[in-house]
Amino acid sequence: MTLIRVPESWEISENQITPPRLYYNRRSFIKTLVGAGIGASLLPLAGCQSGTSGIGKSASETALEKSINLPKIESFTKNPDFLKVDRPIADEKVAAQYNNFYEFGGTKKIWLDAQKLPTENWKVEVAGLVKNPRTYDIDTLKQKFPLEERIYRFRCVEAWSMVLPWLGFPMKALLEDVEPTPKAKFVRFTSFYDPEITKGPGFHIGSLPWPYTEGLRIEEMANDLAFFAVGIYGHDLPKQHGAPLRMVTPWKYGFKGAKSIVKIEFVENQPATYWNTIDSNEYAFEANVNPDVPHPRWSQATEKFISSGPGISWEIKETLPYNGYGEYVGDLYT
Ligand SMILES: Nc1nc2c(c(=O)[nH]1)N[C@H]1C(S)=C(S)[C@@H](COP(=O)(O)O)O[C@H]1N2
Ligand SMILES: [Mo]
Repeated sequence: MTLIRVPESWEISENQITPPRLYYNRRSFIKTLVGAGIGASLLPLAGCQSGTSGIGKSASETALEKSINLPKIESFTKNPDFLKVDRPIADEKVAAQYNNFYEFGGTKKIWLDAQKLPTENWKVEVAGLVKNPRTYDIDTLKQKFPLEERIYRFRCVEAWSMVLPWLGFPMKALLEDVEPTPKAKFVRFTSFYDPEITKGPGFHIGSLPWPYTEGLRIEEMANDLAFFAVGIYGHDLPKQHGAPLRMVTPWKYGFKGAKSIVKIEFVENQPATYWNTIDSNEYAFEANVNPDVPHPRWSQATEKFISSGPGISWEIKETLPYNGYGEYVGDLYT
């Protein structure tokens, strides 16, 4: 099993994402996977490989188009508070290949491997310290809560960023529906996990704390910004982005946004979460974007912003406290 992957010449140089020494940091397997941005690496993008050659589309280009060619979401509003971002929205095909979804492995084909995710008859169980525990099916969720579009910055802990147009509903709408009891102080989100389906190369080494879980304080979940996405770019959520329901918390590092959620549990104490269990020093539970607090292995002062595309280009930008959302969430942390 090769843990250190040598990038293909056509891939973006991984040292544009993280310092080169990370390739060789074998302190632990998982750090290599994360640090080298293996999940975040790329297939050749439009223009490098596809129809421009004149001999038709490659198989991967066709598969990529298929993965994002999904039913349009017909009825939603545009939330004017969250439509203006001073940076361009990422090209859809770039966003649809630039993913992390470790259940499906650690290769550059995560977007393709994630097509194995079975999304039929999806149910989301809400349990724990709530007055109205219930299991929603995904269509009920989409009908019950008015959908809106929000354009949010997205900032990965690995210091890359982009801007994405999510479709979904605020988490606080769900809170109002299930009514947590006064004892509930935290919420835990659990991602789909079936080792027979999700297994990918590299994920059977050692014991990792599957399923992927994440958590928030109740007050964070009740904040205006906290969002459940059921779509992106005007249509249903592609599997690689965490279909059919994923968390979006744009003031926190991207790993907080659990994908393909099957369970939401209200609890009294801070729950164990996936990355925090692996290394609490590198992946704090709170994980608010903060340029002044370096990751133990790299600075968070700047980020590689993925500009609009087509194809990948990068700009170095200064990272903002709370990823630019201090006016919404600053009060939560005083
Ligand atoms: N279930 C699950 N959720 C996950 C991850 C994952 O590996 N599994 N990766 C996280 C990380 S590190 C990031 S940066 C974002 C990436 O979201 P995107 O691929 O839609 O851009 O998903 C987050 N949610
Ligand atoms: Mo990430």
